[in-house]
Amino acid sequence: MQEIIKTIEKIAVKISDELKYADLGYTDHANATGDTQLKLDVKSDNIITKEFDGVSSVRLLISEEKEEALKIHDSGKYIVAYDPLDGSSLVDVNFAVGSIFGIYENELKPSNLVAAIYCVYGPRLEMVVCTETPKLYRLDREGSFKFIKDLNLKEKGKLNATGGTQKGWSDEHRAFIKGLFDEGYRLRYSGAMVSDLHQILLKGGGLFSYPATSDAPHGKLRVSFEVLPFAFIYERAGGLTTDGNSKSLFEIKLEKIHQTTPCFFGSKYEINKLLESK
Ligand code: P6P
Repeated sequence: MQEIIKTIEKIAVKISDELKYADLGYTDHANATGDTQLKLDVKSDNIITKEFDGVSSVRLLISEEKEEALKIHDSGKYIVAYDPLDGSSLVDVNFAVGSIFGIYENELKPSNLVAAIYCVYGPRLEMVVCTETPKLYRLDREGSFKFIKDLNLKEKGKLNATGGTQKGWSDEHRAFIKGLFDEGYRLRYSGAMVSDLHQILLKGGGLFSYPATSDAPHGKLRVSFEVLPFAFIYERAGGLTTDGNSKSLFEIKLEKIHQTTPCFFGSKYEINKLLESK
């Protein structure tokens, strides 16, 4: 696992450097979930594939940008599922974006997720690494990732990150979100889940929601490389997660590598309030 973590540190520095000066144009391809690929998406994916090619403990790579899993080492015991550049469509407005990695042992199923790591390319390059509990690291002037602090969520937060096109929300979801704002929650939503979830985690709590909507009835966010890695981190930070009905996002039945799900991540108060409202 240490070799995987060190590889992701190298990847983070390379992608962070690429973001500063890269071509922000689009390719003429779409990924498996229909998002038109930016040249940066493909470049980031290539950086990751190249770096992991030298890691013999990794058997398969699953990428948001590739239709199928890529076999790299027959004898490896890990599967690395990743979104190479989450929120990439926001690079042209200079917003913070990130890379998300879920590390599964032997088989791609929720209970086999053994580590989750994400990088945030913002004013500073940060990484959150979670095997047992989430730990924040930051790149220092010497080019090393230094441990900053352990991350945990309070019982109740103040931030409300409301995903999905509001026109497509159900009346029930709309009423629930309004209820939080009526309690004084502040809207914090950028359109990059890595940054939005990082903010709630570092500010101590709140709710991130991407529900089923009329235009995305199965939600938009991808289970294996977006939802489960953050669910792993949030639950180990003392928070809760759900698909809107389940007791945890880890109850999901993962059948396809690009499968999506409605998802809610947050402090205990907000998630329990959601489940009690059903
Ligand atoms: P919407 C970025 O494209 C992404 O996959 C997530 O990072 C983000 O939370 C979501 O889509 C934003 O989607 O529909 O709110 O613009």
